[in-house]
Amino acid sequence: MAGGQGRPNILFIMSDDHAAHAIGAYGSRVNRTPNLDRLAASGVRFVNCFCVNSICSPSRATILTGKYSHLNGVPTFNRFDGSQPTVAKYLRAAGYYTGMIGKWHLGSDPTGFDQWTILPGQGVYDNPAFLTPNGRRVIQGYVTDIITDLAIDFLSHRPKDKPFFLMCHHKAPHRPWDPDARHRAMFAGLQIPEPATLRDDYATRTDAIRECTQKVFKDLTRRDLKLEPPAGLSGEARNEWLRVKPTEVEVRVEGQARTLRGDALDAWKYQRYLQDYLACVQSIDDNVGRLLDWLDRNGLSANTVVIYTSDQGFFLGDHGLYDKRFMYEASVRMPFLVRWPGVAKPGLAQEAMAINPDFAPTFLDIAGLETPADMQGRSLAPLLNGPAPAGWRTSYYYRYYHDPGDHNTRAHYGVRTMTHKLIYFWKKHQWEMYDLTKDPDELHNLYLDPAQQETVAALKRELYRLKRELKDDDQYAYEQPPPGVDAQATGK
Ligand SMILES: [Ca+2]
Repeated sequence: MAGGQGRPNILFIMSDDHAAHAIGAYGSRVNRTPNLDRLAASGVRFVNCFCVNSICSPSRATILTGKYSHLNGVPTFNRFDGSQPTVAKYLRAAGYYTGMIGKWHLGSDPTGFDQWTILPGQGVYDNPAFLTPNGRRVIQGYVTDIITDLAIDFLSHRPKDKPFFLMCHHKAPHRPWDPDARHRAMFAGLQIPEPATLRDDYATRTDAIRECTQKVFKDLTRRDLKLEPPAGLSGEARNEWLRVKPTEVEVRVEGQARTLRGDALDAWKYQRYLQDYLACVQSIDDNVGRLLDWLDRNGLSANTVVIYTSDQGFFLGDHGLYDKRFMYEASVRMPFLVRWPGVAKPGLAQEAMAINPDFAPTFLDIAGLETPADMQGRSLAPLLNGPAPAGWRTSYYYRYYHDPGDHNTRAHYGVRTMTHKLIYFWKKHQWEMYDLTKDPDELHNLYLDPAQQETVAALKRELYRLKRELKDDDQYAYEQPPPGVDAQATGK
C-alpha cells in the first residue's frame, strides 16, 4: 500500500503526561526533541489542543469514544465498559487491521482490536509485564524501547492487504519518572531553567490550588526524588521511608556531604524532578525517531498518517506544581502533531481550538468514514492545510471529577474561550476567571473584579450553554464510580 495508494494507514503515538512545553517544536525552554520536531516540521502542529478531563483513564476513554466522561462512563479511574462503540471497532468493521500496544489503563480488556499487548494498570518502567489475549508475559528491558519494538513487530507482521490503525501508547514520562541509564546520564547534573511561576504565591486564587498536594516543594517523596534508602531497610519499613516528603536532604557536592533545607532544597527538588522527567521524554523522542525511520525504510511514510500526542499536559513546576488535573493551561494543553503527506501542510501551526473528543472523528474521517451522530467531537481533517472553516468552535467545556481523590485536587468545571477562562469549583462554590490575552500565566483571578462582571456573565452563559449542549446533567457530580483500572484481569 506504499506510495499513496488506498486508504491511509494511521499510526497514533500517545505518551503519558508529556506536556507540550517539553517539546522543541512547542517552544520548550527545558529540552530538545529533534525527532518530534522532525514530525512537526513535516506536518501540522496544533497549538490550541486541549483535553476535556485532565487525567489518564478519562482522556483515554474520550479518545476511544469521541465522547466526554459523563457519556462514556469514565469520569475518574473506573473501569471502561468495552461493550460500547469505539473508534477501533468502527475502523475494524471498515476493513482496517487494528492494534493496541502499551499503556491502556482502562481496567477492562481492549475491544475492537485484532491484536493487543498492554501494560497492566500503570505498568512499570523496567522489565515490564504485558497482558495479551493469551496471558501475561514479562519482557526484559526499558518500557519505552519495548513498546516501540512491539509496535514495529505489529507493523512487520500485519496483513499487507489492509490499511492499519495502530495505537502505540507509551507509559513514559508518567510518575515515578524512571529513566533508563543512558538518558539519566544525559540529564544528571544538568541545570534546567525554572519556570516563571515556580514560586507562585497564589494571591487572588481560590482555595483549590492552596489545598492541593501536587506541589514540587512540599509533596515530592523520597521515591520521586530517587533518594537511596539506608542499607538494612526492607519491606514495609523501606516503603515507608520512600513515601516521606523530605524537609531536608543530604547530598554530596564535590565529594563533601551537604545538608539542603529551605530554598536550596526547593531548587534542588525542582532540578531532580525535571532531570528525570526530561530523561524519560528523551527516550520517547528517540523511539518516535525509530518508528519514523522504520516507516521510511519500509516505504510506508507516504501513505501513513502519523500522529503524536499525550493523554494530557503536565505541570513542569508551573504554579509550583507537578501532575495535571487542574484546568490551568499547562495541564489541559495537549501536544498534537499530524503528518499526512500530500494533505497536512508541512510546518503549519494551527491555532484553531481542538479537543480530545475530536480525535476519534478525525481517525474516521482519514479512513473516509462519517462521524457517528453520538460522538461529541469534530474531525480535525479540515484544519490540516489552512485556516479553520467558518463556524469552527471558539470555546470548549472542561470537567474534572476526582474529588476526593489523588493529590486532594478539587473538582471543577469550566469554559475556555480563545481569550478567557472561567473555572467553577462546584463543591466549594468558588470561581476563578482569567484574561488569557493579558495574563497567559493565569496569575490574576478577575472573578470579583467589578470591571469584569460583563465578561464573567458572558462566560457563564457560554459555560452553561456548552454544558447543556453536551448533555452534562451532573451525572457524576457527587458520586464517583468505584476505582477499577489498576487490577486488570488477563485476557478474560
Ligand atoms: Ca496521563
